[in-house]
Amino acid sequence: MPALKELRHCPVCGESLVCRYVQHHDRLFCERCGEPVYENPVPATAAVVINEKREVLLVRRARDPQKGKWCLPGGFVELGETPEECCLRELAEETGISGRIAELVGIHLSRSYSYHSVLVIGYAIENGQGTLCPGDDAEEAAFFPAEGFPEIAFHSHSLLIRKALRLDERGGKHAGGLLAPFGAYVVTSLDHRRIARDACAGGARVIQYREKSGSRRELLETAAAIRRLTRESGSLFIVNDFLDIALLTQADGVHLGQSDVPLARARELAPEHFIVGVSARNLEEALAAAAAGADYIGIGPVFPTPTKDEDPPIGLAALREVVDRVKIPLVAIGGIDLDNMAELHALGVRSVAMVRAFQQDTAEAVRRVNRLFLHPQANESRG
Ligand code: TZP
Ligand code: MG
Repeated sequence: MPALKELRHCPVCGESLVCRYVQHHDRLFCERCGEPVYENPVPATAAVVINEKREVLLVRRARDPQKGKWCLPGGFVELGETPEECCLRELAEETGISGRIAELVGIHLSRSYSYHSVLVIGYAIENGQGTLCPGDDAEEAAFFPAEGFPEIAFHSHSLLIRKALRLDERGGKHAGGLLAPFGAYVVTSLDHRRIARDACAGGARVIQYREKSGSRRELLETAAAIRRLTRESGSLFIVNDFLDIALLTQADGVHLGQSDVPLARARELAPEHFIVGVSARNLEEALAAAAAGADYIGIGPVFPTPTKDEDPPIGLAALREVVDRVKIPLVAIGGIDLDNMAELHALGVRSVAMVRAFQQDTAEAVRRVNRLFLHPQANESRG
């Protein structure tokens, strides 16, 4: 690789620069200004568009560096525009596709011959629309399946693609993929942050923050903390009962009981792709919630549970009917633990919510549940 280009003249006065040890580093220094010249990475953006077939939109570079290789649509942030505006502009210029920023995928530093180092900010795009039409510094634009990518020009783009595909897989509807199955649906209790942190470490796809007491301020603070953790891990974050706390913390969704805000009212306030789950205690409530447009149903209590003892358990026979009749994702809840979860799996349930069973050894419990519900083949091969 050729040596990276270095700045030779002071950008303020044009004087030739020298090297001087200042503030613990050898730095470029302008003797006329008497100041070191700090160099910073150049900000750029990259857009990750994933279609319903889970293919990723790439462009073939018409210019150096890496002319002829494929990369994500994107480019340098110009003065007067935000990174998000830059990303959408570059996407439209290079591919003809317009869309909306769904979320930040990641930020990576890339070495560059021309710019020394480039700070690449990657965004996932939703609602991509338009006809593919390569332009600007792209000579071709096409969607590629994950198993058939060409060589990607920049390592930072490979990292962004991998992370975006993972988010899409876990992220359900909001990222264009399928919502369920969830496997371990972790409902936090008592030490919410610790449980959420360990659940993320264990690979939980969904964390629900469930707290019935405390001030709104406290609820908001804890929810915001769990939102930060779940963003890092790519887990979905759902707030139980409280639509306001869910919206204020930019949760992925809310879980509503039969006496909470009605689903239709929640939809009026919620952003597009916001997940709304609804609790149902029996087949009738489950069918009604599905008809009203719930994204998933929390069905239970399946077994007797001290965590919620006001409702009679539905039992396995009635649950089987719900599994057969309800066509949207189901999350079984109530009295489920690592010992009885196989009975639910045998019934066709693919997502199980637990409160008490995730209180101790949370990460390991999540792994065990996911091994059974999401990766049963891996389970078999382990014997
Ligand atoms: N909804 C139906 S049962 C239940 C909720 C919130 C509590 C489940 O708790 P646990 O400890 O997993 O039995
Ligand atoms: Mg509730």
